[in-house]
Amino acid sequence: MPTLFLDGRWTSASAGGTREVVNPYDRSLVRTVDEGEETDAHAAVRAARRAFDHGQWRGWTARRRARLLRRVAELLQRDRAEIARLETLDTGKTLVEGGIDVDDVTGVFEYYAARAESDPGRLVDAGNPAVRSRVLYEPVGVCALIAPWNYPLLQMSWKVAPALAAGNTMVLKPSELTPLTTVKLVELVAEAGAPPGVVNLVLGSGATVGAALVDSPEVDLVSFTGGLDTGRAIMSAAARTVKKVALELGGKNPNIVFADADFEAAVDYALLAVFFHAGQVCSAGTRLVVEESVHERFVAELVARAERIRLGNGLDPDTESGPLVSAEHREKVESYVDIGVAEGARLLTGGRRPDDPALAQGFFYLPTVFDGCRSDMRVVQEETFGPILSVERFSDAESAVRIGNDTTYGLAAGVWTGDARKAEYVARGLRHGTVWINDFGPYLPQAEWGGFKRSGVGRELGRAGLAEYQEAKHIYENTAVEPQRWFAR
Ligand code: TXE
Repeated sequence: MPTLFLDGRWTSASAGGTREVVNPYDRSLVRTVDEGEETDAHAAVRAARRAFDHGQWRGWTARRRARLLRRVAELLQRDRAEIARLETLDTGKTLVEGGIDVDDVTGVFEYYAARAESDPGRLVDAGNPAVRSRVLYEPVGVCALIAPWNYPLLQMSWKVAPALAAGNTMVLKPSELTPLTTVKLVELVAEAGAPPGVVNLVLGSGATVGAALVDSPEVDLVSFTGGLDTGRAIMSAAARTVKKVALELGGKNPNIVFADADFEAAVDYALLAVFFHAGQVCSAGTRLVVEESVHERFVAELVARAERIRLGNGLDPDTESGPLVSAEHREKVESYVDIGVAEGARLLTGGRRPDDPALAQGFFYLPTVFDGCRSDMRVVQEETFGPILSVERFSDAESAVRIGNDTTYGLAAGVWTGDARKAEYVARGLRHGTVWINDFGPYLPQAEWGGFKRSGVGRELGRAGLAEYQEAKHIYENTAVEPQRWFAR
């Protein structure tokens, strides 16, 4: 079956291009997909434009759009096992993680179905009984939705659900490394009854398809999740046509542990925070910041447990962590280990590929812990996006906040303490979009997600996540107009 979806039809790439999708566990071929180019991107934008400007979609009521979203949620659950398996083959993550992703995005579609129905605009008091003043929320238009490879289904769904709820049309561009669950998602949206042209899919590289979408004058908004450098390039390219942009560009997230925290839980979550999905998580807790008095005991326990993490095939129920996504990405991770060593950080464990011959074909890397880190080190400041933990120490709540904010990113942070006042002080002081107190990692469809500082622009999820895809329109109606006689009385 062809894998581009243009104007309601599955089609091959216009120039006949294809790409092999490879399983990062063993480099085996998972599927050959179509690889589009600029012409396919332009065709997709034209289809989305027509559907927005002239299609039946604009006449759909909010309730009807909500029904569509609920149906997508049902279909996601119907095909849960198949989708989780696809995500595992594509990314290397475990089947359990793939299943969690499906459940999470089901909740996101359900949430935006409810929001679509409960967002009727608002009346504004003009201070004049003869004036009826209303603010309506209308769709922005054609949206380019560009997603990365670490959470392919999840990241794309966080964009598709609110974009549909608000009544936009769209072109989806998943990562070239991991397109399979996006193909499946588009199948489900079509099965749920989205009219032709509302959702279009073009697979292909960022430099060709992605850039063509961002450059197109027919596209009104770009929502992008990915790396900082690509985000910068997109923001600057979007300036030419003054597009709206929403960007989620990752993080370098501190996980702050006070001596009075529940020791066992804090160690357990510190591991989860950084080694979940081999550290390929924008909100990974890659900077552990521990109070001096417990530092030594904490790090010893953490390292002992990190060495017992079972790497393997995501399809094997005994596997706790899979490989990195690609050979290229592993090289980036390895280069950061070299940088850390050169900067004088103390390598406590990991720092190399595993010896197990069964893992030799995959892009595996051992959980790695650096102690003795300082905020000015690159391994502490830059997003490694791999299983690398840097450990720093702090002496009091004030210094914990200072260290936690000593980053150009601002996506997420954790704080562990048994003292509620201290937790609140730190949570308020941190300049990050999400702060977890005595937890690390969860998000809610109802709560905004996104970054301060260079972690991005705009928000996903929550009310603000819908507002990104809406234009506010003020309609001011004078019901008793009379001549003003301002001029030439
Ligand atoms: O991401 P890119 P890459 C970080 C992580 C990682 C680094 C680079 O640190 O090591 O980014 O990863 C598309 N115009 N994150 O290079 O390039 C591309 O095809 C339009 C953080 O894989 O940002 C893909 O669909 N689109 C992150 C998407 O952008 C372009 C998740 C993301 O790819 C484009 C992943 C262009 N010029 C990596 N160039 C997070 N925030 O969660 C590329 N793309």
